Amino acid sequence: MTTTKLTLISHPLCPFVQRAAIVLLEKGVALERIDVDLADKPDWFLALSPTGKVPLLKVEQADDRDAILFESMVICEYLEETQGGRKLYSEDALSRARQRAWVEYGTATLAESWQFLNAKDYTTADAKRAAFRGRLERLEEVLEQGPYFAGSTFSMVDAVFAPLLRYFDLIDPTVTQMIFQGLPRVTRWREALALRESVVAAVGRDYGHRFKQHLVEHQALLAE
Ligand SMILES: N[C@@H](CCC(=O)N[C@@H](CS)C(=O)NCC(=O)O)C(=O)O
Repeated sequence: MTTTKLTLISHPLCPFVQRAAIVLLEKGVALERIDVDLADKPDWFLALSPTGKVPLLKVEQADDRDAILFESMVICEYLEETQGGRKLYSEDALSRARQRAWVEYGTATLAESWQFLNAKDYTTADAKRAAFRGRLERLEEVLEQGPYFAGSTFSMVDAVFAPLLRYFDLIDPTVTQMIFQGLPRVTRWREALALRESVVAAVGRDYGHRFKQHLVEHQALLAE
């Protein structure tokens, strides 16, 4: 375990940032968080971020030279390997590999959900809703007794899915109900994640307002 000072370079709405924030909170790690305006990226941020994206994790080194990590899952895996507290991957290699596969699935599912949420026309919205629902149906088949992906233990898969499932607490409840109906395990999972302390604390109090504002600014159908 390290006691290195960590800084998470963030954006208040970014679901990838939330992954790292959830992992840090699960592990009880104190950190500084700096938000960046992605619509007007500062030069210092562009100099640090090879992709121009958040999250970045600044790791203060003993020799005073900061290391910068980019890519949310790389950051999460570094935190898993270096920080104490609860382990978010299984000790068993096969279970761990399976968890990593579902993390990948989570990234693709996030993309489907984001495209649905931001759809500006009904053709796109219907297609993306169907694709997202298809992914949830597959999850319904693999979820077991819950409440989390791997049963009673909160894991990295939960940290990846929580930010995307949170969106559906913020939109028109009739739309959410239509998407999640007939999926009792996924619904129970979504409810359990929404109550998890780390998931709640991974975003600011104004997150819901900011997200709705985002939908309005992007003229999404769901903003209406
Ligand atoms: N694969 C990256 C994706 C990160 C990402 O897309 N971040 C978005 C915010 S949610 C971003 O920084 N976008 C700025 C841009 O693309 O210019 C990760 O997992 O960290």
